Amino acid sequence: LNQKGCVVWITGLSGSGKSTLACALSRELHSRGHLTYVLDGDNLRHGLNRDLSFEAEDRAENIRRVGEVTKLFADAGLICIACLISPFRSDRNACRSLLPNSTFIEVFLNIPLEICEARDPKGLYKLARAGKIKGFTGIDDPYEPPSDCEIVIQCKDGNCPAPKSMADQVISYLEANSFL
Ligand code: GGZ
Repeated sequence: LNQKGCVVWITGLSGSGKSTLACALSRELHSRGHLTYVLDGDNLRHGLNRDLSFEAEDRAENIRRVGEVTKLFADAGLICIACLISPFRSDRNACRSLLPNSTFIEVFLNIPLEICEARDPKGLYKLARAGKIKGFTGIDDPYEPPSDCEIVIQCKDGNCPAPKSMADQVISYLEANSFL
């Protein structure tokens, strides 16, 4: 195995399917014999980032730390998949600037807020609408979509892509750019 390390950075709203995509992508890459590691914002907030809130400054620190960790995994030759809301363009770009040219692959999971909110897998949107969670991304906190990212995943005719088809879209990019 002689793999060129890279970072697949998945950004999008809560409930957009970032973790689902990361998991599907990681499985598919494993089955093809590639080494991956998934860094999931929600999980890391229970350990490495347990001291951080959802204030803008703490989100920036959350993303900075995860960016540094992605750099370590990519240096080691892995395909590092990070899935965090990462709502601020400047925070994402700071992570990009840590990595060698074209090894930071930003994936925008562009699922409309209405759909994410209807899914509401953890009931967080409901709590946010009721004012029981303050500063929830998309409700009373901003999300800045990427202006120039490598991959955009979106719904067509009201149908959102299945996990497999989202993963395939990323895999096509990785193949076309000689990471696989
Ligand atoms: C956004 C929040 C918030 C607020 C708790 N805003 O969908 P989830 O539940 O499972 O994943 C979300 C997770 C976001 O963590 P990240 O580290 O990805 O965020 S960031 O990149 O902005 O630092 C959500 C839950 O935490 N959650 N409160 N106020 N999401």
